[in-house]
Amino acid sequence: QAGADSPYALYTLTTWLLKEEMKGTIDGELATVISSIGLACKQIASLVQRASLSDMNGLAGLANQSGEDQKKLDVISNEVFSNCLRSSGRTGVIASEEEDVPVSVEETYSGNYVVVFDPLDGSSNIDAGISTGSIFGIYEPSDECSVDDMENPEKMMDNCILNCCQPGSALLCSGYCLYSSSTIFVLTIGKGVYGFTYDSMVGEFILTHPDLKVPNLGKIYAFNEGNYEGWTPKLKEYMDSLKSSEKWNGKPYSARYIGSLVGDFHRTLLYGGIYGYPGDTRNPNGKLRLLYECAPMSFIMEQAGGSGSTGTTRVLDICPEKVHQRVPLFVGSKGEVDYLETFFDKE
Ligand code: P6P
Repeated sequence: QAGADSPYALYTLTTWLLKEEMKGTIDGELATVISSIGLACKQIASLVQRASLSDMNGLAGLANQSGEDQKKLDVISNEVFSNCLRSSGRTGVIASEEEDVPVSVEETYSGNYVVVFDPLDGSSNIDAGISTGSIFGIYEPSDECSVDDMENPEKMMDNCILNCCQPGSALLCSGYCLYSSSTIFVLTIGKGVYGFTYDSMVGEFILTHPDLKVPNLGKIYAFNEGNYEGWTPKLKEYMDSLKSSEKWNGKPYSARYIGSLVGDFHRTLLYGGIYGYPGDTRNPNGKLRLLYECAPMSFIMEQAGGSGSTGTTRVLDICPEKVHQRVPLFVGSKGEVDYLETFFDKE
């Protein structure tokens, strides 16, 4: 029978969004924007899977605003994301890791949402076939986002983004898509965290992880210890404590580090533990960007019962001052982030 308990009563991302709209959790405009992001992720998943078969590996010969070499797929993924958001007709302004400045979307006829995204995070792993991902966050538009008769477009766009995206706790929705042994779309609309696994047989994201909760503790840490020398003495003390057999009754923590935020984050969300990208002597604010990496990921982790911190401040309390601003990030099990914070003087 086709009732709700029928084995065929699967939720796809689309039908789940419709249900949330019927429950009044989100409005149709926001559901349309999220659907367009789901479409972008399906396209990127296909491009990533076929990178080596279609000469899509390697560098594009350009650098992004953060001075990082852009891979061919960085540039293409950015275009895929931008085109899908543009054709949704509900996006007003976008800010991307791959764009120097925020971009206003002319084709908007309603909704006018502000979307921030990293279209292909961890792309240095692409050539080796290792996990990558897309990360996004969606904010309510503010009247400062009206882009008519702008004096100084770039300043106007910066103001728009910075006024809409502050602080991260103003996020309406955030999520990521993991391109790995399977393609998994994970999002929150402020009422828990939901994971959808891509089924290429039907071309849909199928609900497989309803109401995800991160374990309160976890014996896995994901840090790039190659940066250990440049860490503060307190952070070194913290890292050394994780490895102490004596302190943990003969069972010290395990190290797992993919070098791809979405992959390390997803494992931390499901298994527990902590991912960290601290500041160091060369990069005092670390490497990750607040707007389209740290805030969206912290929103998801908090909705799953975990934490997102700079070591001294809740990430979602930070008001961005620059679109590509970096902050240190420690995200994962609440008990693990709490333990890390005992090694820092909280602000
Ligand atoms: P490192 C990828 O470039 C990224 O932005 C994250 O996905 C990843 O966690 C981190 O940087 C890896 O940086 O310095 O350890 O190679």
